[in-house]
Parts: sequence; structure tokens; C-alpha cells
Amino acid sequence: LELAADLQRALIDQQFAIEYQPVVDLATSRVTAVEALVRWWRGSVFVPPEQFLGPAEDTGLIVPLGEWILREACREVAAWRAESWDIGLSLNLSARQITAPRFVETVEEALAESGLPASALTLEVIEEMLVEDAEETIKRLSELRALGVRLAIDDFGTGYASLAFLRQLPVDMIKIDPSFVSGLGKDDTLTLLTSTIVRLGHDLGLIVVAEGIERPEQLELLKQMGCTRGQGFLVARPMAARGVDSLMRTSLTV
Ligand code: G
Ligand code: G
Ligand code: MN
Ligand code: NA
Repeated sequence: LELAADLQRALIDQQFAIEYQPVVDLATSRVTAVEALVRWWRGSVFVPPEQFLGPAEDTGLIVPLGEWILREACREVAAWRAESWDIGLSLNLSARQITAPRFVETVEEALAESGLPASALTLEVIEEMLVEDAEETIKRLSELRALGVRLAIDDFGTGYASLAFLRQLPVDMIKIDPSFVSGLGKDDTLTLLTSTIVRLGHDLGLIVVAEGIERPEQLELLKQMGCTRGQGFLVARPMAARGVDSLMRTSLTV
């Protein structure tokens, strides 16, 4: 409860920040997108998202917080694109945000006011979001997709209904959970499962992103499996907007 009150104050006091983690084309190392990740500096103390996202959901504060992240990230990514850097934006959503009143309109407004094309925005959802309010969630995400917004399944492979989910919701991308990538080259089952997911995704016409790439061996195996996109500390860590600016300058001059 104390945390909930602090969250509300933090939003008013603008204590939240956004970091961006690059997603790259594994063959060329070109940055294809950045994933927005919320950060909370409570004074000089960093509070991990795992600690405050649950309470933010429970109190409903995730709705105004998520809206701030959406508008801010759309604005920053549109500014990078205006420098002729062809990147997209990936945003994590919580169930509560999607079912909130005016969610679709809010996304449309954020796109319109930033000038970010709908096709440059990918909304990441997890399978569990379809358990509660599934019908309303699917309806809204489908409306957004009809506008040209892309949909991704985050943490793919960990939910119990992965394949059913793919049939229910028109998605564009799957993001392979780090628990698979971490076992690459070390665990035969996880290695086999990873290559199976890559093939399944491609056979379904989806973009497949491997998450949590930390070791060169994992990167090599993913390339051999034909996985075209990746994200992880080996490739690039989440960084403040200033870091993305520098990355853009080196990317555009080489
Ligand atoms: O950035 P980090 O690895 O600490 O993120 C931890 C978790 O918080 C991840 O599951 C991530 O999806 C989630 N997360 C990060 N930023 C956001 C956000 O802006 N909105 C929501 N709903 N979840 C986020
Ligand atoms: O659940 P989601 O995929 O949205 O979580 C994204 C989070 O994963 C980011 O907040 C980021 O901090 C974290 N992350 C990104 N790359 C790596 C990595 O290579 N290793 C680990 N351990 N975490 C990572
Ligand atoms: Mn994510
Ligand atoms: Na993930």
C-alpha cells in the first residue's frame, strides 16, 4: 500500500524513465527496433520493474503510467526516424492497459501526435493475457492490428497455450523466451526446442526474435538455425535515449 501511494507520487513527480534495448538483424547487426523498458528511480534508489509493475497493475496506475510510456516512446522513436534511421518501437503491455477505456484511441492519438507510422509500432503481449478478459483483449488488439500496428507474443514458449494463441490472435512476431536461449549449446532439449520454435515461427510467416542472447555461442547457433533477429546483453544492453542517439550516429555513418 505504501508502494502504491509512492507510485502515484512518482508519476506526478516524473520519476519514471524509459530505457531502450536494441533489437538487431543477426546477419547484419543492423538495429531494426528498440524495445522500451520502464525504469523507476525512487530518489537515488532503483526499483526494478518486477517490484512495481504488479502493484501498478493492482492499483490501476499502470494505465496512466503505460500511457506516458506510450506517448514518450512514440515521440522519441519518431525523432530518431526523422534522422533517416529506419527503426521500429516495441512496447510491453499489461492486460489492464489493453482493457482500459479508450485504449485503442489512446494508441491512435500517440501515433498521430508523434507522427510515428502504425507499422513502426509493435505491441508485445504475453499468452496469459488471454485467460482473463480474453475476448475484449483480442478484440482491441485486432482493431489495432487493422490500423497497421504489429503484434508480438513476448516470452514465447513459456505459456501453456502458445499454439492456441497463435490461432486466436493475428500476430506478426514471436519473441523466444530467454529460458530457451540460455540453454543453447549446453542443453540438447532446449537447443532442439529453440530450433523447432524458429522453424515453426518462420513456417507461419512470423518474424522470430531470440531474446536474452548473452554468449557468442548462442548467437552462432541462432544464426545456424536461421533465426534472423535477436536481442540480449551480448548484442546491446538497455540504454537511455542518449545512448540510442550515439548508437544512431555510428549506425548511420558506417
Ligand atoms: O527491463 P526489465 O528486464 O527489468 O523488465 C522486467 C519486466 O518488466 C519484463 O517482463 C518487461 O516486459 C516488463 N516491462 C518493462 N517495461 C515495461 C512497460 O513499459 N510496461 C509493461 N507493462 N511491462 C514492462
Ligand atoms: O519480458 P521481457 O522480454 O519484456 O523482458 C525484457 C527484459 O529482459 C529487459 O528489461 C532486459 O533488462 C532483460 N534482458 C534483455 N536482454 C537480456 C539478457 O541478455 N540477459 C538477461 N538476463 N536479461 C536481459
Ligand atoms: Mn518484452
Ligand atoms: Na521476453
